Amino acid sequence: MTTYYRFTLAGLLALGAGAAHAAYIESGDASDVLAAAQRATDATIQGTIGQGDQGDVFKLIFGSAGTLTVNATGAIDSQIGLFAAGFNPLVGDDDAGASLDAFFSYGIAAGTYYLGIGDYATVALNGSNATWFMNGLAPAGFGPVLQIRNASSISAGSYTLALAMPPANGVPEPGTKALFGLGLLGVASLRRG
Ligand SMILES: [Ca+2]
Ligand SMILES: [Ca+2]
Repeated sequence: MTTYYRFTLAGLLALGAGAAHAAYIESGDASDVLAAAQRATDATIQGTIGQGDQGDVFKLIFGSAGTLTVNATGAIDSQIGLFAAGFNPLVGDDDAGASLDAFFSYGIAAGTYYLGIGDYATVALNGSNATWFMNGLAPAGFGPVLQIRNASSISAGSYTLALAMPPANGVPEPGTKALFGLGLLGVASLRRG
C-alpha cells in the first residue's frame, strides 16, 4: 500500500515537472487546412516546413481573454496568421520580428483559434479562392478561410512559435484535481505510517 502511494506521488511530480516546460511538437506534417488542424497544447510549438509543405495550422483553445503575442523564430522566412473559431482571418505578419521572423500581438477573448505558419510568401484562401496575404489586420468581410498556401518558392526549415499565453493543455480539470488529491492522500498516508 505504501509503495503504491510512493509510486503515485513520484509519477505526479514527474508529470507536473514535464507539463511546466513542455513544447508541443508537430506530429508528422501538420495540415494546411484549418478544419484539419492539429491541436497544440503548449505555449511553445515546434515544427518544420518541408519541401512542398504549403503551411502548418494549429488549433489553440484559450481558457481566458488576454493579449496573445506570437513570436516565430527558426530557419524559415516565417509568415503567420491568426484565425477565429469560425475560420475568419484576424491578423497576420511577415517580418515584424527579428530579421525575417514573424511576430504579432493581438487581443483575444477566451475560446478557439487557429494559428497558421508558412515560409514566405504564405496566403490564406477563402471559399471563393480569394487570397489574403497574411500581413497586418485581415480585410473585413473576407469570409472563412479554408486553408493557407505558399504563393512562391519554399525554403524548407524548422521553426519555433513562442506564445505569451499558454493554450489549454487538454487535460480535464476535474481529473487532474482528483489525481492530485490522491497524491496528497498518499503523503498523508506516508506521514501516518
Ligand atoms: Ca509541416
Ligand atoms: Ca517573414
